[in-house]
Amino acid sequence: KRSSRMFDFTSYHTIDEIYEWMDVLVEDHASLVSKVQIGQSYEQRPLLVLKFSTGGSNRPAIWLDTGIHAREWITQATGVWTANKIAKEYGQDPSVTAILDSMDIFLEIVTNPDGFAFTHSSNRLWRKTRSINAGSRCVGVDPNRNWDAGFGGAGSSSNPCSETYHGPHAHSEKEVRAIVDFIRAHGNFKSVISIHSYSQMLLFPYGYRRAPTPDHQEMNELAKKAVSDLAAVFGTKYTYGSIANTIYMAGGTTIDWAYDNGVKYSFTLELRDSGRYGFLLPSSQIVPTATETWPALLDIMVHVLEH
Ligand code: ING
Ligand code: ZN
Repeated sequence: KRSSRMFDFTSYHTIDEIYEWMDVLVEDHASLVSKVQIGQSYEQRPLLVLKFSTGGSNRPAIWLDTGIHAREWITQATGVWTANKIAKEYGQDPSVTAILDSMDIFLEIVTNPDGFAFTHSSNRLWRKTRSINAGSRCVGVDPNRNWDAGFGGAGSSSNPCSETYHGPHAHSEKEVRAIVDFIRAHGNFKSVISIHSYSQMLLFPYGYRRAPTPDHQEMNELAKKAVSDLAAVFGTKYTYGSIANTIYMAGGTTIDWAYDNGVKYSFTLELRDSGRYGFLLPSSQIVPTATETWPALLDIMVHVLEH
């Protein structure tokens, strides 16, 4: 029998390898981990989410996604490592145990499967989805500008050839729509953490407007603690703050939609590095990146549990 311990966490993997590994993880931790298909991509690939749950029904939940931008390979790799870590630490680490004794965690590792396959087959730096745009030779929509929150606003483009093309309408992308429908139908998500790279930041709403949210101070303090605990591991420095005031204005992003739809603890992490390698982060940095990110994720999840 294959074992999840045989998987090489120090290398980047294809979608087939990751999907096969997810089956192994579920097999090895059958009482904790299951697989949920929330839809199909534009090119008909399954949209798969790992569910970590110790029971109950419709427990308060935390959503994690990696790889919504195809070329941000460190994020899918960190998603794999993190899934393994959660499974391994339940019943060992008191925080993980407490979280999963009353909440569920959902993790979509390959959130943009068509784009990810394309980064392996044709263009390593592909960012968007792979949907065909009517009336244009350019392919794809930016799935982090496609959400119904400040859709079409500053920091997004109406040009299908742009890397930040917002799409023909909000939730036009099947990969986005599937998450929207899943989160709405579930109705009990307390946190959404959407993981990107690169630039070493911890961001929270808003991106579509400059004004702070009513929860700004609480989120700012939580972010400060999370980046401090991240830095304590290897000294990696993260900045933090609202999207609009820390990186740039951006309409139609995942976490603004989540926040405006009642998911208070909505964050984006921008993982390593700060530009030396950018999207082409050497695989030797996968385990260090995932390892230092873990305490930041735990800080957020524990805060959610306690609030
Ligand atoms: N950066 C993000 C982008 O979509 C971001 C930054 C994240 C903006 C979340 C708004 C919300 O532009 C990368 N590298 O994708
Ligand atoms: Zn991104």
